[in-house]
Amino acid sequence: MAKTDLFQAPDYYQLDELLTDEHKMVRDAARAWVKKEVSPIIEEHYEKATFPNHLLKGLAEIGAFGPYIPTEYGGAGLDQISYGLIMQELERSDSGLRSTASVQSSLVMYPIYKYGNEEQRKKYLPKLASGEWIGCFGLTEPDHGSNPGGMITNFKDAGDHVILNGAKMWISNAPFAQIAVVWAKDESGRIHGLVVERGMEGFSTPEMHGKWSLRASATGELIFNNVKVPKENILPGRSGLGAPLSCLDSARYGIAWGAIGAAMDCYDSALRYSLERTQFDVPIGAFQLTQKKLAEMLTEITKAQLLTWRLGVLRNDGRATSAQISMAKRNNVHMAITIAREARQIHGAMGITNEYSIMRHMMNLESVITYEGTHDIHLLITGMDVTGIPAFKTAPLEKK
Ligand code: TGC
Ligand code: FAD
Repeated sequence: MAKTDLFQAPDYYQLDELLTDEHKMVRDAARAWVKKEVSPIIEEHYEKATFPNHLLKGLAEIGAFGPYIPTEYGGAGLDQISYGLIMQELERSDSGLRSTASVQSSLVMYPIYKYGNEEQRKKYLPKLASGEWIGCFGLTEPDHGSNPGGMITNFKDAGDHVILNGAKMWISNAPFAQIAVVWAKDESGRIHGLVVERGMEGFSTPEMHGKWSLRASATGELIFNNVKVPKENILPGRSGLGAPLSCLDSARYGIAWGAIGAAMDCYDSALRYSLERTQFDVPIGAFQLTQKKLAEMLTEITKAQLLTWRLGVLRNDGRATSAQISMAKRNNVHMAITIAREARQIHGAMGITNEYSIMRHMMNLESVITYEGTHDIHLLITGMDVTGIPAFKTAPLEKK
C-alpha cells in the first residue's frame, strides 16, 4: 500500500526569510510534486532496482532539467538558489532521482551550453530540457576514478570524423541515455568533450548490476569500439581537464543542496518517531540521549543550510570558487550520512525496514560521498587551497 508522506521541512533559523518569492514557489512546486508522484512509488523502484522512467516528464515540468539554462534553449532560466532548492527537494525523496537531474543539468546541458557552439545548443538543449532526451556524462574509467587526468579513452583524426576508442565506467543514466558527453584525449593527449549519440556503430552502454546503493538510478558502462564520431560533435569551447572539472563544480554545488534534503527527511522522520514510540512508559523523545541526537541533527542541518545559501549567493554573483564548492559538498554529504545513521538508531529495529526512508537514504549517501569527488579528495582540495600545495600525488613507488 502506498505510504502517506508526512514530511515537514525544518527551518530552525527562519531561513525562508532569505528566499525570494520565486525561490519559494519553485521549491514548493518541487516539494508538492515529490509528495504526490515520488513518495508513493520510490521504495518499490528501489527494491526492484529500476529507474522510474515515467517521472521524466514531471521532472522536466518542475524545472529539474536545466534549471539555470536560459529559456531560449528550453531551460527554466532560474538562479542558482532555485537550482539548489530543486535538488534539495529531489534528494529529500531519493539521491538517485537527484542524480538523474544533476547529470542531465550540470553534466550534460551545462557543457553543451557553455562549451558547445550555437548549432549544438539548438540541437540538444531543448530536447534535454523537456526530458525527451536523457544524457549521461562519461569521465570515470575502470582505472581512473579520482585521477581522471590519467584517462586512456582517446580519439584519432579521420578526416570529417574522429575514431573513438576506450571505456567509461560507473556512468549514471548510461543504460537509457540518448546521448553521452564523453571526455577523451586527442592524439596530442589533450582532453576534449564529444557528444556521442546512441545508435553510433561501436557504441554500447551495458547496465551495471549488484549495487546496494542508488538502486533507483540506472548506472552503466560506456564502451567505444572504433566509434565514428562526426567532428561537428566535438565541443569546441574549451579543452583540457579544467573543462570537465568545471562541470563538476556545478553538479557538486547541487549535491551540497541535495544532501540537506536527505538529512531533513531523516531528521523529520526521527523526530516524529521519537514522539510516537513509547518505551518505559514514555515517548523515547523524553530520553536525554534521544534529545541529544535530535538537537545535534538539527544544529548540523541548520549550519549546512546557512553554508549552502551563502554559496548560492556567491554563485549567483559568479564569485564562488571550486574550493568553496568542495567544502560544501564534503561537509553536507558527511552531515547527511551521519544524520541518517543517527536517525536509524532512533527508529530502532523499524529503522532497517522499508517502512521508513532512512536506510535507503543511508545506503544512497554511500554513493554520494564517493561520486563527484570522494570525501578525501575534497579535503585535499581544501588543503591545497589553503596551503597552495597539491597533495594528490606522491612520487611513483620504486619497484623492489
Ligand atoms: P589539476 O592539475 O589540479 O587541474 C587540471 C586543470 O583543471 C583545473 N581545475 C579546475 N577547473 C575548473 N573547476 C575545477 N573544480 C577545477 N579543478 C582543477 C586546474 O586549474 C587545471 O587547469 P590548467 O589550465 O592549469 O590545466 O588536476 P589533477 O589531475 O591534479 O586533479 C585534481 C583533482 C584530484 C582535484 C581532480 O582530478 C578531481 O576533482 N578528481 C575527482 C574526480 C571526480 O570528481 N570525478 C567525478 C566524475 S563524474 C561523477 O561522479 C558523476 S556522479 C553524478 C551523479 O549521479 O550525481
Ligand atoms: P578511487 O579513485 O580508486 O579511490 C579509492 C579510494 O582511494 C578512495 O577512498 C579515495 O578517496 C582514495 N584516494 C584516491 N586518490 C587519492 C589521493 N590522491 N589521496 C588520498 N586518497 C586517495 N563517474 C562519471 O564519470 N559519471 C557518472 O555519471 C558517474 N556516476 C556514478 C554513480 C555511482 C553510483 C557511483 C558510485 C559512481 C559514479 N561515478 C561517475 C564515478 C565516481 O565519480 C567515482 O567512483 C569517484 O570519482 C571515485 O573514483 P573510484 O571509485 O575509482 O575510486
